[in-house]
Amino acid sequence: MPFRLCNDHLNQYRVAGYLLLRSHFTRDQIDLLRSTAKTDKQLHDHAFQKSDGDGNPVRLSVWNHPEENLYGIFSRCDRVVGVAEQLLEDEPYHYHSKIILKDSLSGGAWEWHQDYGYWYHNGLLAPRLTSCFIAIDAATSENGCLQVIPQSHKLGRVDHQKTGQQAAVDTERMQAILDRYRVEEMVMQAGDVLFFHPNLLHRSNPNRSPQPRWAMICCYNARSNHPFKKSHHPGYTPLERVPDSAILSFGSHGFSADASETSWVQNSKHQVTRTTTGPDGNEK
Ligand SMILES: O=C(O)CCC(=O)C(=O)O
Repeated sequence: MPFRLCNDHLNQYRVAGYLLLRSHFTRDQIDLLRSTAKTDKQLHDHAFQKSDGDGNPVRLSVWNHPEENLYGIFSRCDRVVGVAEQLLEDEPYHYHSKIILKDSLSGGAWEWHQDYGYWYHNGLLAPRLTSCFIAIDAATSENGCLQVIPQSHKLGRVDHQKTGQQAAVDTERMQAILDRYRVEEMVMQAGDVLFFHPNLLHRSNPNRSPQPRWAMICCYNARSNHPFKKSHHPGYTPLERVPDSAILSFGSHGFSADASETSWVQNSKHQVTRTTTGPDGNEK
């Protein structure tokens, strides 16, 4: 029987803006993803860096289309795509995936932001997307686990401003939100996953611990929310689902050495999405 959410799960996501699913991947599956990612030269070589508000670097690799590699299998597997389909109530397509390489003692912070704060600028009319955060390493307070503000997705899209090389919710509004809402830490074991709404406010602390905190985040858009204009992330592209059993049978195959086979998203393009522009056309 394929994995499907029950009504309680669906309600939880609608009310809180996120859903944490423990041990969504087995130990063997997540160990395979971890060992593949950590030894994948292409993944490292294509990682780019952006600094947080204090100048600490965060490193990430971003690509648009799932490929015939292990990451592609994870982002097309039934227990991820099936859940995305239930949450979106529509056919999901792969919008992009990324690996956050939050290394020990060096990984920088992520400022408070909503993903739709910048995806909005990519020609998407509605926040009909969902993201699946897959914990590759255990995520704790010490190594900078994700923090979320439950129910903040109901605030709608809020303005962002440039902070370091990231875009963050403007400070005055963010303070008002923090005065009225509580922050929740997403402490996760490797193999746990978090689905979250594109308007959910989230951030994370720098990693000052000796433990790395890597994660893969797969993002899906609803077919009916196909963008009205071109951007650096794709419009509707049918997604070929695979059974969950494909993960272990596929084995440890990372990115191809031929970079032209991967739809890498480079730093400058990614940065554009995270920068809001004022009426005068200047970056804010
Ligand atoms: O991995 C993290 O701590 C946050 C990543 C994130 O918020 C993002 O990629 O939009």
